[in-house]
Amino acid sequence: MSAGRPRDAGFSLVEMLVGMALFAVLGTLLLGFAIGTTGVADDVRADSNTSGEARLAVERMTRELRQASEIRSVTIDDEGRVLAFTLGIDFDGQGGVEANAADDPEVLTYTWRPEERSLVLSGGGDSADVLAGGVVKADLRLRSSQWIHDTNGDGTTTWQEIDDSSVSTSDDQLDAAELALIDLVSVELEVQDGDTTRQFVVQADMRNRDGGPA
Ligand SMILES: [Ca+2]
Ligand SMILES: [Ca+2]
Ligand SMILES: [Ca+2]
Repeated sequence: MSAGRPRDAGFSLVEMLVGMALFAVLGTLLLGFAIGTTGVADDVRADSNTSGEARLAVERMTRELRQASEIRSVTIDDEGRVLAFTLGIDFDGQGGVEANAADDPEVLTYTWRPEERSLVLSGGGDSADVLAGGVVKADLRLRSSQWIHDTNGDGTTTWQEIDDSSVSTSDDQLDAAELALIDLVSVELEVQDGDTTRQFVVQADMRNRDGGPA
């Protein structure tokens, strides 16, 4: 029995050394993690209000564009700028798009108001600023995957090319038949946050939407 003691002591020394080594490794890892987290926290703080809001808006828009089963309408001004688009999204998954569903309107419109520098979301009779002020530029681009209408052969079929095609009337506006061919939507937001201008890009491929062109 007495011979067992030194061995026990030896074991505990080894254990202690192993423990210390493990502790050192873990400590280093945890410290690294903590420093990394602090960095992220600082980024988020520096990213105050407008940029944070823009990030949320962009995430939401991306999600909704991907879920959308249709682009119902768009608003294009005299200069050919796309100022608004209206999406139909079957949120409750029951197959139809209800404009006035009680809790979750399924027809949503995003409108950029250049004068107010704001981005407004409306649906179900309500509207709210997604981004109040600070939107220096919102470049809403509508494109199509129908390469056959890429008249100038630059690899991109723009809404203007769809409008100029024989699909429907060439009137610098998009009607339902033309909108049915629009399946690539991108939004480039330029947001002023204090002294800095930041860019946010939303890109959504709607090619896999239900009921779209097969
Ligand atoms: Ca529905
Ligand atoms: Ca083209
Ligand atoms: Ca047209």
